Amino acid sequence: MEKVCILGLGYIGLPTACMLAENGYKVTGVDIDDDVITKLNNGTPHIDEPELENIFLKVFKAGNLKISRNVEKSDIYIISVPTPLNKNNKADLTYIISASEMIQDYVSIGNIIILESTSPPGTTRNLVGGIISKRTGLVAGEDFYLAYCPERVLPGKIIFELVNNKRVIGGINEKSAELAKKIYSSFVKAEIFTTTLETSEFVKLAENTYRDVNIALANEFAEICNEYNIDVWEMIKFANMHPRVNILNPGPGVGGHCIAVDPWFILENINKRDTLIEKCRKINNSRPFIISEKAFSIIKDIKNPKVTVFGVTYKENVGDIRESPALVIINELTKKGVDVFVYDPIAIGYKGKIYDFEEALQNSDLLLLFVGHDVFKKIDFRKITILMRNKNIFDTRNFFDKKSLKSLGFKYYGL
Ligand code: SAJ
Repeated sequence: MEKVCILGLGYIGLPTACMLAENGYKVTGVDIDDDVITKLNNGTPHIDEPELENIFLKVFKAGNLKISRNVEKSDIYIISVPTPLNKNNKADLTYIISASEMIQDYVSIGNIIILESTSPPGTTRNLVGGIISKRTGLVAGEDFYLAYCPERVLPGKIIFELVNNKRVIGGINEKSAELAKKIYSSFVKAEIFTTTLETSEFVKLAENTYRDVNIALANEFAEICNEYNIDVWEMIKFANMHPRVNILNPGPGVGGHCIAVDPWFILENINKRDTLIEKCRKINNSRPFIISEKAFSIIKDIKNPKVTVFGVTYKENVGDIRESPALVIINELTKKGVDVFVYDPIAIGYKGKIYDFEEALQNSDLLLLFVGHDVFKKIDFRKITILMRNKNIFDTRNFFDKKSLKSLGFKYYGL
């Protein structure tokens, strides 16, 4: 049985380790976070994803997935560590460097190294390949194989999409790409395409950039529609009836660790020029500030205003709060002296206080919805009419039924 060592047991590394272990590989999952190691070794995944816990427990108990702080000599090394953005909007590649250094003394002739981390084009060849070759004297593509295999999975549907999404794998040569394809074919049911390292690195960035640019356009439409007194949601709904138009949704901003980050990686090593990509990043980054101004203007004449926030996560139905626009907006409102009470039954790791439903709404002057979790669909607004001091609702996602809220006496504000 071939041995795999996966470095980084986050949102991608852990599910991938589980899938490989379930499909014929002997896997060692390595992480540098002792908390993660302890939790996993106690049988509890630190990531909440449908089906993940069941698969994890199955492969862990069967001994096909071992969790460790240390690298083990293997045939296949997969690097799946974070690539955050630094203050200068450049990729922070320190985790990829340290992961490459962790494996460099284990790699031998015939092994394959696969990078999964989202990275600027050239990273797999120059950084990972470079580190390994320098240390071992082995030649990438000849003595060991080198591939890039970006993930495409949507948080909340990770296991399903790992199995069912098409993949694009890049290799330093055809043999490397084919070997990586064979490994992923063990659990991927959809087609897998092969190409060069740099093309596959760019494809990953292009996908998320396409989405960022599309959302920026939607956000720009929202502001322009305001000036024309047009409902942007209705306008987009009708425009999208055209068979070749698919405008995404405007909102309070773009959060998470991918869409808000990856477009910068494309720009990292290019000649200086004005780009649409940077402009769109700036439009989306300005959204939380625009929304906080709008929210403040609703309550600015109220003495000691209280605002209730529904949803602090970066998007609906996930617990992840990383880069959530809600955090920026809450901070802006708090700086203006507003008392902000957060209600979010599914958020994980929020540093402030999360209140229960009644506490959050009692004497509130504004209900501010940032993400439309399914749990918010069951809300009884008649109860809210009694709790709130001023019945204002600012719905940044077009989530609630405007008409019925108005009939209950709420003042409804949209984008
Ligand atoms: N958002 C909008 N309007 C929209 C869609 C999203 O404002 O119409 C906001 C969301 O609220 C959220 C942010 O954008 O704050 C990002 O959410 P998302 O659902 O667009 O994307 P992620 O970050 O959860 O996952 C993306 C996915 N990429 C694409 O769809 C091209 C996923 O497939 C990738 O695997 C993931 O990035 C990643 O890891 O790169």
